[in-house]
Amino acid sequence: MGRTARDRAVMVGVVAALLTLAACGGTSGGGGSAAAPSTSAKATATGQPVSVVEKEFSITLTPKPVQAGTYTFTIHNMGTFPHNLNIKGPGVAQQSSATVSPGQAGDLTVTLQQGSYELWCSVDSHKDRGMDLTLKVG
Ligand SMILES: [Cu+2]
Repeated sequence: MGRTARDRAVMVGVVAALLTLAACGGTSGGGGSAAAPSTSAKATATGQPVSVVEKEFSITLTPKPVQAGTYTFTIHNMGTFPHNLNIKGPGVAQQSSATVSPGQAGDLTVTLQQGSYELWCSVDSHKDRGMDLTLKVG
């Protein structure tokens, strides 16, 4: 009986020591990972959806982005020629979608800041023929 009690006391002591070690390890490990910035995860996420209808020869955005933020433009080619979408402006040197075949769709995710952006189709002379618009954000 005395032996059992003593064994139990030893066990409790060992468990307490392990818990103390685990607690210390957890605290120092948590401090290291907390340094990761939460903004970097946002950049890769998909943005607010914008439907882009492209045809000969116009580009129509629904809804038109009016606030700074990340947007995912989904290009719907409703025309009979291939079309694409290019965006250039503050913080965006130039981003281009793949060229989308008639009846197909493609995505382009861009982070917009306050300012003026140009959106156009770079296939042949489509830009000169009307597939060119200015978007004011902010
Ligand atoms: Cu085009």
